[in-house]
Amino acid sequence: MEVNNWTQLWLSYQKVYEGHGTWGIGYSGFDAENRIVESAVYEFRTAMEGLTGENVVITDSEGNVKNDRILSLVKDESIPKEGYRVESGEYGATVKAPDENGLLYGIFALIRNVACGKKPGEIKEELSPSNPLRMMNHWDNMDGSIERGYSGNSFFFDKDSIIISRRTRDYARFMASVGINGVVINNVNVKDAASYLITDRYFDKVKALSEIFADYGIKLYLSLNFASPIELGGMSICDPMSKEVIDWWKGKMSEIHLKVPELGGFLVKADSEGRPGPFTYGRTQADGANMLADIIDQYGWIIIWRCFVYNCTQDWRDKKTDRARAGYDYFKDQDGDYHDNVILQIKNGPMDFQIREAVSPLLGGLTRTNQMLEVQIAQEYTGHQIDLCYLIPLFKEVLDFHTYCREGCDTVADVVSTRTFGNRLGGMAAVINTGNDYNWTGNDLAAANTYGFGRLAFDTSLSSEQIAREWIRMTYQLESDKEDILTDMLLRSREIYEKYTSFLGIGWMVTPHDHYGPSIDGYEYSRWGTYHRADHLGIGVDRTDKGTGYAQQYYKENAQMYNDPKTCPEELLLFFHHIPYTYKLKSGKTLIQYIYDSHFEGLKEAQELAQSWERLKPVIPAESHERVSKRFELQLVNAREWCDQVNSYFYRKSGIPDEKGREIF
Ligand code: GCW
Repeated sequence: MEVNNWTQLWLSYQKVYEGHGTWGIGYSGFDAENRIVESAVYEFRTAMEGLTGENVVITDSEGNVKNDRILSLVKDESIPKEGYRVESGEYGATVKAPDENGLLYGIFALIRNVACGKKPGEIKEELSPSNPLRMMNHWDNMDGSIERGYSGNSFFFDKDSIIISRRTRDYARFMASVGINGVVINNVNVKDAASYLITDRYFDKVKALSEIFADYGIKLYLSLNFASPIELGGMSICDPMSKEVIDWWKGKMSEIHLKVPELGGFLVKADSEGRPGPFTYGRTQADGANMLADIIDQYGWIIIWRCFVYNCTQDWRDKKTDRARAGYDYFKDQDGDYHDNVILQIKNGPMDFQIREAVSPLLGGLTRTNQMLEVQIAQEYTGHQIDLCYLIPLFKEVLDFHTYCREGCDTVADVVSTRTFGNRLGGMAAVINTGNDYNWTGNDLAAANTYGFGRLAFDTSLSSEQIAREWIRMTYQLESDKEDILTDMLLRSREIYEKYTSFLGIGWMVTPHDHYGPSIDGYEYSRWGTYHRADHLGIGVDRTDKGTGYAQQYYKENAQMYNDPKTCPEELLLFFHHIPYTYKLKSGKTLIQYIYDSHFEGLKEAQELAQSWERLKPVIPAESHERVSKRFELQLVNAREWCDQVNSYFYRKSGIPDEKGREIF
C-alpha cells in the first residue's frame, strides 16, 4: 500500500467544532453520477467528517434514509458560468450553480467557511469567477527535475515516465479547492522526452492524468515543441507557412484528439531563450500561433502563446537595445491578427518576475487580442522558497494597475478578465511552486502563495490580508492573536525581501543562473539584457524618451508619469531613470543613504520575522515549525549577505559614507 508521504495543506480538515447527526444529499438538476458531482460530494463528506465529526449519508432515490440535515445541490442556470450561491442554516445547506464546476467550487466555499470557523446559519456566499481561465503552469521536466523548482522533484514525471498516484488526485483536489480550471503539466522549454508527450509513447498516461483532472473540473494542457515536425516528423523545417508542415500538424492534432479528447489545448514558448519558433522562417508570432490554432479549433482547444520573447544575446555595451521593450515591440504590431482561440500569455513585468518591476505595457496595450496575465509563485527571484515572500500583494498591485486603455474599465484585472474588451478568452496563470516534497512547497509558508494565487484568480477583489487569514485558518487554526502575528509576517514579507535585496525597481544583481543570493555585477556584463548601469556617480536604466524609449510604450498618462523622475513612482525610480547617488528622494534622504538604510532595515526586519516565528512555536505543529525555522536560519544568512554586499558595493562605487556610520565593508 502506498504511504501518504505528503501533507494535506489547507485541506487537512482538523476538527473545528463537534457537530452531531447526519447529512443527506439531495440532487436537483445535477446528475449524482457525474464525475465532478461525485468529487464534490466525496469532498463534502470527507470535510464534514473531519471538521465536525458529522456523518454524510447518501439518501436513496426514495429518500429512505432519514437524515438530520440535507445538502441540496441545485442547478440554477441564472448564475454566471462556474459561479455558485451557497447558503446554510439549521435545515442544512444549499449549493446552487449553473454547471458542475460551479457546484464543486460552491462545495469548497462551504467547506472553507466551516473550516474558517463559521457555524451553519452564518454561511451565505455568492460568487462567480473574475477570470475565465485560472491556470497553473508547471515547469516540470520528464526526468523528474523542475526548472526553477524549490520543493523537490516533479510528482508528474520521473525517469522519463509519467507518475500517477494518490498524490495526483490530492493535487487535483487542492487546485479545484481554489478554483483552478487548467493545468499545464510540462515545462515550456520542451525538450528530450517531453517532445514525445504527443506520441503513442505517452498517450495512455496523459489520458489517465487528464481523466483525474477532469474529475475536478480541470483541463490538462501540454507545452508544445514548435519544432515537432522536425523532431518527431523527421522533416527539415517547421515553417508555419509550409503546406507540408501544416499537414503534419493536422495529422498530429487529429491523432492527439483521438487519444486524449479531454485536453484543453497547448502552451507555446517560441523564439525565446533558444527555443525554436516562426522567426527562423521570417514569420511573425501571429503566423505561428494562428497556424496551430486553426487546426485545433475544431476540437474546441486553444493555443496559449507566450510573449516572453527577447534577444538573449545582447551586447552589454549597447545602451539602446532594451530587453524591457521586447515584448511590446514583437507583439503589438499584430494586435488584431491573432485568431480567437489564441490567447497571449504576458508576464506581469517586461523583464522577468523581479521583486518589483513596472507592469508590462502589453497588458491593455493590446486591445484586439485575447490576453492573460502570467505571474510566478515559484520563488525564482524572490527567495527560492527559503526566504519568506508572500507574493499576493505584488499580484494585487499588478491587477489594480491603471493602464488607461479604456476609461472606467482599464485595470489589468479588468483587461485580463475580458471585462474591458469583451474578448473570448482571458485569465491568469502562475508558474507553480510545488514539488514532491513532503509539504509540497519546500517552505510550509510558501503554500500561502499556492492557495493565494488560486483564490485571487477566482476573485480578484479579495485583499491580500483576507487571503492570508483564510490560508492560516485552514492550515493552522490559530487563536486570533497568533493569527494576527502570522498574518502580519506574511503581509510584510515581500517588502522586507525587497529591502534587503533590490531597490527602487532596479532588479537583478542576483547570482547568475541560480538566482539566489547577491552578485551585484553578476549580470552586468552578460548577454541577458539585465543591467543596473551603476558607476561612481549614479545608478539606474534610462528608459525615458531620451533613453531607450520604453516609457513611451504606455498610454499617454503613464508614459508621462514614468518619463519624469519627479512624477515617477519612487519605488520604480531606477527602473526608468539613471539617478545620481546624491539625488534627494521625497523623504529628503539621498539615494545612497536610502540604499544603506533600506538594507540595514531589511536585515533587521528579516530578523524580526524569524523572532515572530519563534513566538509561534507553542501553537504550530512541531514538525512544521521546525521546517520553517530552518528556512529562517538560511534566510538570515542570505539577508546579511545581501545587505553587506550591496552596501559595500555602493559605498566603494560612490565613496559616500553612511551618515549613521554603521559597518560597511
Ligand atoms: O526567467 C526565465 C527563467 C527560465 C524560464 C524562463 C521562461 C522556463 O530563468 O528558467 O524558462 O524565464 O519564463 O520561459
